Amino acid sequence: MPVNPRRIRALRKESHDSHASQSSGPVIYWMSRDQRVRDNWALLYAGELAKTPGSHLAVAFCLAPSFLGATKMQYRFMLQGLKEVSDDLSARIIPFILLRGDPREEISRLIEELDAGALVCDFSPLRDSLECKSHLAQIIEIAFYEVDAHNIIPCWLASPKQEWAAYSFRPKVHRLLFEFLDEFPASSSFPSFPALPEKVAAKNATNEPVKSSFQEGGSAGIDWQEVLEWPEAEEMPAAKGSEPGERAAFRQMDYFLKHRLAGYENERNNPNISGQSGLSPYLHFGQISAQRVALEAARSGIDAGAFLEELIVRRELSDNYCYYNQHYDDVQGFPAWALRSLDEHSGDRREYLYSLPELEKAATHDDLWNAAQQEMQQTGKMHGYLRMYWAKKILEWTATPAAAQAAAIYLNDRYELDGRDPNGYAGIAWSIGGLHDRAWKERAIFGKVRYMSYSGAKRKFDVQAYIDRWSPSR
Ligand code: FAD
Ligand code: FO1
Repeated sequence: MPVNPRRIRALRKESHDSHASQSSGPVIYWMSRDQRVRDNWALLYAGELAKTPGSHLAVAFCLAPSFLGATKMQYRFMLQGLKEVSDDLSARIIPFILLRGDPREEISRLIEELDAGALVCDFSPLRDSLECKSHLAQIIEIAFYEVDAHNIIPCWLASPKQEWAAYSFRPKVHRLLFEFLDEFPASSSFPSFPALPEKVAAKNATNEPVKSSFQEGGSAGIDWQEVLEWPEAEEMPAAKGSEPGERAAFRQMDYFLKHRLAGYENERNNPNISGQSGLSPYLHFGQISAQRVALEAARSGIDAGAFLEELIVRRELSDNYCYYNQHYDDVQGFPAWALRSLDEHSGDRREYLYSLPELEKAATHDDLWNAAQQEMQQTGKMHGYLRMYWAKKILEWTATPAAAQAAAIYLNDRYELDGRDPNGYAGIAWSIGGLHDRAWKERAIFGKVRYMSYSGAKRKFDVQAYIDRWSPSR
């Protein structure tokens, strides 16, 4: 079964006078957001293009010197997953090329070096990624396709505009699920290539990069020891908890479906219970496909409605927000009613004011907030229920909503394994700026933005048990 053409859009069509149609080089899949071999529509489409006689497939990943404040903790998680990708591709005789630097330069140089026939990329709604692809589309001379391999419904098809909230987005999603929540082709139908393209094979044999800026080949050509220590990222201890990679992601999914899905609706909001799936780091780095998780959850025979609402509607709504609102990470992205109301309360007295270093050190008067900050720093994953509380308190304790949003994004992106994600920008704009929410009873500082209190949290779960578990002295 070919990839549904509606998942694909041409960023640059091949021109008749271009040399690409005569190229002897490979189709390149430039992997970025969807770092997996299984269940990857972008890889499958690149494979389809490479099926024409004489063509080949190569996968390239471009390692950016720094990415939205990511530290070694996140780079290690990502790079260990990429090593697995490289090994799995190697087993299928598909070369994996690791570039380092700015993809605008590195990908265009690679196209020239390999005399590539076409370029395929995956989709991200984030600004840098969109700008980078639009720049590349202008400077390269071969066909360039984008495949949304992250969302179940391609972001640009799910809705043509920014949605107000889940209630307006949900019916659009449900209408299209019938078409897009389909099974992936069996992995055995994935093309395997009889021989390495000559140019890449030559490099593999000598194990010497043609250009100092890149290394290639299956894992054989890459010094993973050196790469895993990615020297350009800031030092940060490894997160306790999630093991990286595609296989670990499948184990996590299987465990969740078997042991936790049935209780998800009632237990997901209790931070003392591991009632959530724990899949967000894998989903963020594309080490597992959300579509695979949705298919397996739907097949489990268990009522998966509440889980699928989060996994599909809420997750894809975040991509919708970032794609259609270029202010996704500043206060101009907040809905007008919330921005106006927050402005009206900008002069309200703040009982507590904390600096960013104080927040980062979990040194506030609020032991629940401090514990949540600790959970995030120690494990790279704060419980979902507390993320709302955490962000709303930052609004309460900083001088302006803009400062609160900036602090929340900084901490989220620095310490969460799943940070630097549309879900993070939307979650923070939801908590601090009323995004995808309605107006609530007006109160100090928050205006009409929904408020959360310590006493409210106490009514929901055993706050003391959570504090005892994560407080710094333990
Ligand atoms: P589960 O409850 O098992 O859900 C499964 C999947 O559904 C998640 O992995 C996620 O992809 C999606 N999902 C669940 N809740 C939401 C939601 N509210 N919005 C959008 N998608 C959702 N999520 C991130 O992936 N990265 C972030 O950086 C991030 N930052 C957040 C910051 C704040 C202030 C808030 C309020 C939420 C944030 N979220 C973020 C959303 C949500 O809290 C996490 O996705 C969830 O807690 C991850 O745990 P899980 O995979 O075990 O979730
Ligand atoms: N994607 C890349 O293509 N190259 C990187 O070097 C890279 C680093 C990175 C670090 C942390 C992180 O959370 C994600 C990272 N990603 C990287 C993936 C990134 O999420 C996607 O490429 C985005 O979709 C781009 O907008």
